[in-house]
Amino acid sequence: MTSRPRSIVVLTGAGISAESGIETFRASEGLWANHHVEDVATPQGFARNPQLVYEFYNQRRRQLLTPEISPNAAHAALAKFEHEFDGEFLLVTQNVDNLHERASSQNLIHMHGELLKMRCLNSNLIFDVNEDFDYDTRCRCCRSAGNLRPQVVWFGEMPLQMNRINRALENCDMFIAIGTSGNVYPASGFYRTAKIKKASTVELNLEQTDSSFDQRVYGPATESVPLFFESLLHS
Ligand code: BJW
Repeated sequence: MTSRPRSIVVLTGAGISAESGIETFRASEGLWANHHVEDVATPQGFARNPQLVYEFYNQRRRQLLTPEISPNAAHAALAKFEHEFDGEFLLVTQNVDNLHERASSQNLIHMHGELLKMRCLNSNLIFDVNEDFDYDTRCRCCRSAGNLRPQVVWFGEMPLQMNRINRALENCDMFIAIGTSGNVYPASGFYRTAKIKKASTVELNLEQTDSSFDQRVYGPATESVPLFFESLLHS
């Protein structure tokens, strides 16, 4: 039984949304098996062929907006825990879907951006978006075409709200990573930052990753996350 911490940072990755029907990146049938990362997830790829990038994100946005996609028991368990826990709680997600907010999580950072937002390259203003967009789509602020990009963080770009994330990591006494392969920096280094500050570190994943967490729980997130957080609440 884990003793109850006072300050918790949770990091989620694509694995938490897998059982909601959203593909992970690095599985054999995952997103990167069917798309070249450098074409669809780098600023250089976007500059070379914006239409390809728009289409990649249009497809994923359309999928996210279908009624079949909804938060699962793992998203719900995190929201319930946050609501009932009397300490500090920060949820950092690498995911660009909106399943954590739809499950009612509150203190949430999307470090790699959001699929349902776009940004004007002229003004940096950010807009909600539910529809497809392409190179001819006119920006809502400057009315120009070709000025909009997905509000996501590509390779080589700085993830969002890093100062706030680092502060929380340095002050937490428990760090929990859920459904992430630990392949992408800087998220892959969060457990080390927490460990240096003597926090206990926990991994919940379908399978073992290369990172050395203090505690590991293997299984589908819809089973492991509700069980783990329920036991933490009553510890
Ligand atoms: C389940 C499950 C179930 C499945 N239940 N579990 C050389 C060496 C080291 C670093 C670099 C390097 N060259 C460049 C870098 C830096 C680079 C990087 O890390 N590259 C590596 C690939 C080598 N990183 C960056 O460029 C980042 N920026 C940066 O570093 O800025 C500089 C800086 C930052 C901070 C301080 C100082 C300087 C930006 C990274 C941006 C990543 N963007 C993407 C796309 C976002 C938009 C979009 O969605 O399209 O983010 S890539 C993609 O990977 C996406 C994800 O958020 C991210 C992580 O993937 P995730 O979530 O881990 O998914 P998977 O598929 O890898 O894993 C799924 C896991 O779930 C698996 O473990 C399964 O087992 C598990 N699972 N089903 C439980 N049911």
